[in-house]
Amino acid sequence: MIIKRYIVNTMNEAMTRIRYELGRDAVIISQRKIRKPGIKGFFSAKSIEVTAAVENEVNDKKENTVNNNRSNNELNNIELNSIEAIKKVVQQENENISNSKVVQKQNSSVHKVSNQSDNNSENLMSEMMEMKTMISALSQKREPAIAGKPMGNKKSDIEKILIDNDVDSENIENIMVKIKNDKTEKTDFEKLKIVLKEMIHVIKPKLQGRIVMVGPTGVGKTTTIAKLAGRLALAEGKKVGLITVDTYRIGAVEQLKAYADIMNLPFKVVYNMNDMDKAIESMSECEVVLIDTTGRSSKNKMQIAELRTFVEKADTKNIHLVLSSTTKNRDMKYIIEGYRILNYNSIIVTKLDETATYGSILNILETAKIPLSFVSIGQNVPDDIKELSADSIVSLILGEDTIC
Ligand SMILES: Nc1nc2c(ncn2[C@@H]2O[C@H](COP(=O)(O)OP(=O)(O)OP(=O)(O)O)[C@@H](O)[C@H]2O)c(=O)[nH]1
Ligand SMILES: [Mg+2]
Repeated sequence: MIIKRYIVNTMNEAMTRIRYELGRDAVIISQRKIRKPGIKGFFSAKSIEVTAAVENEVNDKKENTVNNNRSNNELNNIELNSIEAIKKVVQQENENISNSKVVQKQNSSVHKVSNQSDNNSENLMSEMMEMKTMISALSQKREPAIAGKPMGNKKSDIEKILIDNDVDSENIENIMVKIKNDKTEKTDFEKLKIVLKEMIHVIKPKLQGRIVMVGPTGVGKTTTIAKLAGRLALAEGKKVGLITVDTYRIGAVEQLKAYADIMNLPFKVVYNMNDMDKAIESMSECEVVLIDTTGRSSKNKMQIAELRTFVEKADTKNIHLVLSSTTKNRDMKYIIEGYRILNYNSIIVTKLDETATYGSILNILETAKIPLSFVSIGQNVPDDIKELSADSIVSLILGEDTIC
């Protein structure tokens, strides 16, 4: 009997190689998912290890059988002998697998690759389908925890902290590689803090001239403008003007006007490009002009393009993309990319008071590669806006600190 192991990417590849190298009478003894050794293997897709066997003698006999037109009974006997032999190998294989501490035993079963009859391809197809179902059922059973990570692969404490705080899996992988590459004597936790701090970029924006807020609907653009206006006009005594180009949403104009009235600030509504020029001109005396825009879905490229013409008219490098920390990770990525054409140069993360974990800040900054200017921590105008240092953001992400 010949027994051969194949490391392949798909069962199809295994079937082709087995049929080519061992012939049509080969049987699959076992198959299991494995990772390539080393760190590369940890991050790469799993391969399949397939063990197949073929009975030499039986092969010869079968060929003779076909040539000599033997009876069906004889053929059945030959197959039974073959199966008995294979059973032995399966038993041995099972013992080997259960002795292995590294990889869990997945399953062992005998699958005939094909028989010699005219129904060869039909049988092969049905067996492959059966095997596919079995493999998928087994892999679902084995990988319930985190996508792409086998259960046998125990999470380190560092990974657990990051997962618990909603840092996304891609960032966790990058962080783990960086920690591994740090060959200093520091503890992993100390290394983690250093890595996180390097990933978090904050800026202290100059709150002068024209400042534009852009972002999806309901993230807190208008409220953030009101908070900044309050801080600049009331606390710092600066001349502040407010402009809104949000004439789309019912009540949007009234919302900002109400703040302008309370703080006694000049206020203009912009309906078209001409209005924009005029509004900006009318506020030439103001040290700071805060410009509110319509919340748009990043998926609507037309609306974003329209917004771009207004933003370009403002002619400023002070453009803040406002994002809510409660937005799903994947949606956040689309928003960050969708708004790039507006050339925003800072990020404001809002609603930190509504979340218990702060990994989203890291996820946002890593995707955008644009620094953070402010965080918003509640609905109170003007108090609930903050500038955070990279150190305090690291503490939040690690769950050492909290907003409320
Ligand atoms: N909890 C909490 N609520 C906030 C925060 N910032 C804004 N809000 C609330 O979120 C809601 C929407 O805020 P807006 O300022 O109107 O949001 P917007 O981005 O201007 O919305 P659109 O103009 O419709 O696109 C309001 O109820 C705000 O009070 C925050 O940091 N925390
Ligand atoms: Mg608004």
